[in-house]
Amino acid sequence: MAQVLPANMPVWIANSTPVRDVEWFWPVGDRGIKPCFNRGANGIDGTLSTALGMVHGGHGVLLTGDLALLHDSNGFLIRPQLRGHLTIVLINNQGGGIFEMLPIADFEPYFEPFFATPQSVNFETLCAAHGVTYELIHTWTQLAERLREFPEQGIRLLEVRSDRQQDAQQRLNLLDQVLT
Ligand SMILES: Cc1ncc(C[n+]2csc(CCOP(=O)(O)OP(=O)(O)O)c2C)c(N)n1
Repeated sequence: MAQVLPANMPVWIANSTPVRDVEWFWPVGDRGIKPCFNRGANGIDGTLSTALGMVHGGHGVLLTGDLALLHDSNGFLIRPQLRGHLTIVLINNQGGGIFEMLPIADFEPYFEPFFATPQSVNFETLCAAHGVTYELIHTWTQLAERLREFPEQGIRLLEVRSDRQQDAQQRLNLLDQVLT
């Protein structure tokens, strides 16, 4: 995203792992990308509606995990009144990836149902129900192409599927390289 988003693009970054990954890994740039987020209580509530408010009258991107998006999926109900465009980059790692970084992740059978809490929502169907354009992203090239051009109107969801455990391990490896 840092490499391909058009200049001056507003990006709403959801709480949980997205905001941390952006903070840790988003490179410094000179294209005036406008990162926006709500820290403090760090809630994952209201994420979609807030991003829609941000783009109303213009356009922008929401970077979010699956649970944060689902928490506020009724935010899609405003789509007919939206003037402008929102592209959602959904990192679907089937639950709360952030908790994979905690010691509790080693404690099954409790971790998956009580902490990771994977959901079974089909995002393509959810999008269809709300008149939201959906696309499953398979490659970085495909994602980059989509993030270079933006429609004028409506909501578009780009689903990027990932593996929670592998992500956590890769993040730890990267942080290890940066911090040592
Ligand atoms: C309103 C609210 N409920 C619960 C939490 C606790 N919580 C923090 S992160 C998180 C999981 C978020 O998962 P997801 O949005 O999929 O992001 P990931 O960490 O997988 O990237 C939860 C439930 C919270 N921060 N806010």
